[in-house]
Amino acid sequence: MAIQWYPGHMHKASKEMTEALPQVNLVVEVLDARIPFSSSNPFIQTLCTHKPRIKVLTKLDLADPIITKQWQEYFESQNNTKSLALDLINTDPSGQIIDLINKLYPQQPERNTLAMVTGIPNVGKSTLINCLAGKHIANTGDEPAITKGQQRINLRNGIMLLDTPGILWPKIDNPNSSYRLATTGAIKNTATSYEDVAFFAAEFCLKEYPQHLKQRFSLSQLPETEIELLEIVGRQRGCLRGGNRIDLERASTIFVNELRDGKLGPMSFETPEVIDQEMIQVEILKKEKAVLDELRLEQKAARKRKAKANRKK
Ligand SMILES: Nc1nc2c(ncn2[C@@H]2O[C@H](COP(=O)(O)OP(=O)(O)OP(=O)(O)O)[C@@H](O)[C@H]2O)c(=O)[nH]1
Ligand SMILES: [Mg+2]
Repeated sequence: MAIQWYPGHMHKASKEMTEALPQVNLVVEVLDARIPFSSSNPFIQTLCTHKPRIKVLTKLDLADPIITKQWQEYFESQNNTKSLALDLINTDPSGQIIDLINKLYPQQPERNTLAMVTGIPNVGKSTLINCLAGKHIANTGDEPAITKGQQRINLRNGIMLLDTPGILWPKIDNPNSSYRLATTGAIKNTATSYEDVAFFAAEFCLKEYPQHLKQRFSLSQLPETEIELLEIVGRQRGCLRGGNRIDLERASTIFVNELRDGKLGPMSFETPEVIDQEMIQVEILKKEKAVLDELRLEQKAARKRKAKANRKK
């Protein structure tokens, strides 16, 4: 299943971001520490190449700490880029972020540094802004697309923040990335099916985090398949229909929500190494598709020529 979610307000927000860019001194790109590559919008990458950048990996508390370290090293090796991994719920990292902003873009007299806070939906942009402001300024919520328009926030310390709506991009090339985005809650639930997402997540957890599953669901032995796991979840959480059958949709919803909330334990869904391999595969598929598309166009043109010749006869 191809998951895509690019509603009109995201197109508008992308345009507004491009328009605001000339005044922006520095970009704070907010990423989900569980999916640092998949939550990185290629549009933002291209747009902001010439600006100093801080990659803030939020939801550190929900991610696998060893893998988060690998991602930080990976980002720090990029040009003009610094990275921070933060838990915005249980800690107050505002001093750390402000110091880094001032280091990357030293303050100018009589002029605020404009830092654009950007990223995909539901990664914690508004939570980060509230943390920096020290009070509730931007609305936050555990669902994507809470912020719908840009907002400037003067921190009164020489830094002005620009809060922006979360944006995705029109075509997500890597199918694994779309599933990871859906699993972590960046794609609106109505644009996906909980069952599909739960099957993806169950397969991943069985392979990469079997101990988390054993502990959460008190299992002495792991089930062999995704469906068996979801049936266990359904039975334990009372998702039953007539005839004692498992309500798979409800079991899937519960499984995905528990995973999103970190109840299964800290997890990361991708490593730099896995992404390198997947991107090679994506490029191969893209090339194959381009060849097929060209062939289809040639066949269409040949059919047209033949029809024209027949008409002339
Ligand atoms: N566990 C955990 N949750 C976080 C963290 N940062 C943000 N959240 C939660 O993530 C959810 C989304 O946060 P928001 O700040 O609304 O995200 P946003 O990026 O502004 O989202 P949009 O405006 O929809 O694009 C909220 O429920 C936050 O409480 C974190 O570091 N750890
Ligand atoms: Mg927001």
